Amino acid sequence: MKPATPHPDRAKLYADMSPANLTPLWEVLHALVPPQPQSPCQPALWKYEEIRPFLMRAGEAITAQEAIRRVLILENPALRGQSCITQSLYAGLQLILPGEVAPSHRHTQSALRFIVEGSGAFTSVDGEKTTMQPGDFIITPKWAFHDHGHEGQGPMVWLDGLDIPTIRFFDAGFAENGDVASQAIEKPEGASYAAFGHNMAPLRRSLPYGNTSPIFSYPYERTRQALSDLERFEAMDAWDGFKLRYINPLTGGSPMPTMQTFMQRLPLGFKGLPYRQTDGAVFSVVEGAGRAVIESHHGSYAFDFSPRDHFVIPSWHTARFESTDGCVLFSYSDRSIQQALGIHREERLPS
Ligand code: GTQ
Repeated sequence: MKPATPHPDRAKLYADMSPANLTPLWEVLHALVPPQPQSPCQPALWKYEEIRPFLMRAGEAITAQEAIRRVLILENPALRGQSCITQSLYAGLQLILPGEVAPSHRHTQSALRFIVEGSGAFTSVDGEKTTMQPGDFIITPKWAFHDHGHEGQGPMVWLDGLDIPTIRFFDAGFAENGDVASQAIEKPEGASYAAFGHNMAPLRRSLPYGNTSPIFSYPYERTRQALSDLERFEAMDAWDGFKLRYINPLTGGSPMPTMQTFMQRLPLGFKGLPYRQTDGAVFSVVEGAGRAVIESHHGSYAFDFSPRDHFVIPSWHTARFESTDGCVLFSYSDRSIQQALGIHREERLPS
């Protein structure tokens, strides 16, 4: 809200105290403590067919080795220059080409990879390799060394979701490069999943990654099966369709402390009811097509999406989904932080 022109005596007070780095609360109180969230973020859609050519051009412009991470950042149109898709979350599309290496490093930011296109690339976390397939959700825990490589054919693209703006907000970011570009592989692929991925856990193993899930990869095959089973056995939710959250199997909580991830199935002919949530969410379309209708103080948006498209629904924007032929949507948000702070709110509207 724009403050009214101050009273002359007050204006003099403000001017006189400004050099002492003082400013009156009463001029900004409304904006500081708003009656409800007024996110500066805007709903936005990135159609894959429109942005893929830029990714491929990036592949010609720079190598993965030179770029360290060859990524095109999905910037919220209302927050250009801030490298973020919501105030707390970062999103980017990373390209790796056959034979390339994105060299080993680690940072206090947590990362998720959601695989969009291609096969044969892998990410290594702490000496364990994970091959990536479209639809897989893969975790890079905070402060774990990771590098990416590609031994297959054709370009490989995935969505990077990181808590970069959150860590920046806390001024708590650290990073360092590994000694070698590609880590030595010390564990067989699938070792983490074998130990922790079957609703069981080894008896005397300490938690390898603290409050981050010990499973690096949540393969799409299993996620899709879970959604299919849900669709057969459970009643549909009128707002979400069939929606599951990914869990850290050791806690039942979020796979990462700063980001919660979800996968949802909207069945054939779905016409969802509207809802709003305080966690702005980033979506990656896996299968099928549909429409997201979003309304807020920014206006009305109707996003027609198909596979590999990405879109963002900011905090406290009313959204609903439709799908004629059915679809599957991956999403992530900062809900885990908001729940830890006890501030998460959701409103499910009747129509
Ligand atoms: O793969 O480690 O999109 O450090 C941004 C920062 C990816 C990564 C990003 C990163 C990475």
